[in-house]
Amino acid sequence: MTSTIYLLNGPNLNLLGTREPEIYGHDTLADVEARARTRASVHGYDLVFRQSNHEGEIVSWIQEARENGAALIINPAAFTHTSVAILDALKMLEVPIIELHLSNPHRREPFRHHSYVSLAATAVIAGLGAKGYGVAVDAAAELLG
Ligand code: CA2
Repeated sequence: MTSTIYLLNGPNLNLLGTREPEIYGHDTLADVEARARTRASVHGYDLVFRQSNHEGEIVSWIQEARENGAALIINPAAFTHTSVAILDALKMLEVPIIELHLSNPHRREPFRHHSYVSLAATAVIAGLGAKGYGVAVDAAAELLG
């Protein structure tokens, strides 16, 4: 039985904290990783934290999580709204999936209102900014019991 939570991040999130702070806040990806790691260790879980700008790489990591993960948290960034490939990969998981967003896409442009990922997600956390990363790990631990 694995005790690893995967937390995957999609395109452009490597630049978090460098622009649009009114939408995404001032924290960097390293800052949100630190938050997530703290919460994972409190709950006794290991955390695999990754970011990619490449759809296929994220698909491969989801397949890896299928073998090695107790739960998957994913901020798919723009792929949320475009990627059937990521949806198909997520559908093969049998563990809790939490879709995570810094902003609340539903109060933004109409093209952000549809999420392919939500069709496979157990839960969605959005609009809490960087705090959402810690909340998502807490929620994953709660779902795992
Ligand atoms: O709110 C979120 O977390 C999003 O997943 C972020 C995506 C956006 O396409 C989704 O609709 C909602 C965009 C990520 C852009 O990353 C940044 C890059 C530089 C500075 C700030 C964010």
